[in-house]
Amino acid sequence: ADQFQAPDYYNLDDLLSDEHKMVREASREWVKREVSPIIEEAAQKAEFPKQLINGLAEIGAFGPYIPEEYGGAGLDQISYGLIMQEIERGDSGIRSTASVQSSLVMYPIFKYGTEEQKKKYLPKLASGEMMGCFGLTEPDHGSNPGGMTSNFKDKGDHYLLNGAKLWISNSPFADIAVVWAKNEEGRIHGLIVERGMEGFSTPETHNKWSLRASATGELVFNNMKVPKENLLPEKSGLGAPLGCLDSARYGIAWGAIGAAMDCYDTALRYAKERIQFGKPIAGFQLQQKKLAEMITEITKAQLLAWRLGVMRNEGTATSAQISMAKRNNVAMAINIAREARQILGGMGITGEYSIMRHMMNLESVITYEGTHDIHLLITGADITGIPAFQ
Ligand code: TGC
Ligand code: FAD
Repeated sequence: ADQFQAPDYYNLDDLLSDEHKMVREASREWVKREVSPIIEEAAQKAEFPKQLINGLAEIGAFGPYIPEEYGGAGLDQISYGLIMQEIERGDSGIRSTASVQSSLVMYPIFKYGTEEQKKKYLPKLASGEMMGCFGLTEPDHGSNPGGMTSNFKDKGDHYLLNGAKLWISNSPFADIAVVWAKNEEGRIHGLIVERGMEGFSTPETHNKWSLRASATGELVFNNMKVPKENLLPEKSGLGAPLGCLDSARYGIAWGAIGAAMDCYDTALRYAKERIQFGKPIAGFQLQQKKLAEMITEITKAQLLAWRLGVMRNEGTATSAQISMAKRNNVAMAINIAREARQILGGMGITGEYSIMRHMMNLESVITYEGTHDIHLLITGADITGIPAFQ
């Protein structure tokens, strides 16, 4: 009875292939076995559980859709989404590590890198032997990354990189970082920087109440010498990092469903067992309203994510369509976490249950990869043709 029951109110499984279901089961089993038993303590201690890296690699969470010749799992976009869903059912911070490694480190190297860069980095990133992070956000440029001031100068045989990035997932332990900075003409380029290079440090950000099982930090470049072969040559401009965000945001649209499912499942089971006024609280209309709205919203979010996955497979999904799913599904999950927490009464605030941890994690998820507001403005710009960012 204490087994997680995956909600599937509209028989979405009928839309999945055998491979999708196999991939999902493998991820679900791994999360149950390796993540659920240790995650609460890791979050309480504010430690990223590094022992999960090998398992994440084994379930194909590092580069699910990167071709097998580069060490990736060679799966389609729906499988990628299902893996993110299952991992985030465990914890958004662990899913963050998978998102960053796959969509923000492997993806730009795969899409914008040279053959040598792909061969050098991708297989090691896929196996977890090497971990990466993604530096776009700066202290003074979050929602507006185009205003970044990190910059590099051509010094003949190398580049000289200066600047700082803030709020970087995995920076405290990453071996490499894909960093976005402007050249002397002010054009944004991606550079692969490696731990140990002179002038590079990665101080950790402490005292987070959210994503506590994920390590977050800065990237500081102080006259850092970067070898010229570390520039990603195939795409430049703000569209290059935003293209990576499209892939990560798509994964988050699925991931958030996992967190919501776990909250819903926990609240439903609790409501059926908890007796007050002589009957299970699930028998009261107020609690049924919460639970019925939860399953409705989860079902709508599943349909959005599945359809987006089909369009991602076809290569037809637009950035604005991805924004809508990221925004809707994360808001759906955080609302469900808040309602589910109430169904558990006082028990809901303890670490005995996962809901409060999900709720706090989702406060980051609703802000990173484009805030809730920014995604609304992306939809607004798309339907009116008038960008309202400035
Ligand atoms: P704008 O003028 O609209 O666009 C500049 C250029 O970029 C192109 N473009 C895109 N390309 C690919 N994918 C997208 N999603 C794109 N959106 C825009 C656009 O066509 C244009 O190309 P070109 O060739 O004409 O130059 O740019 P803007 O400066 O007005 O900004 C638009 C805005 C606000 C939507 C954008 O800056 C934005 O999305 N801001 C949010 C920033 C953000 O999401 N940061 C995330 C940082 S990474 C992170 O949070 C990781 S958390 C990871 C984890 O732990 O899971
Ligand atoms: P701001 O941009 O200062 O926004 C503050 C508020 O103003 C928000 O509510 C926003 O919606 C609103 N706002 C901003 N502009 C407008 C506008 N035009 N119209 C209306 N409202 C507006 N970044 C990375 O590069 N790599 C990472 O790995 C990474 N990991 C992260 C991990 C965590 C735990 C967190 C919290 C963040 C992470 N980020 C990362 C950064 C994240 O992407 C930014 O926090 C996010 O883009 C918002 O930027 P900001 O925090 O500077 O907020």
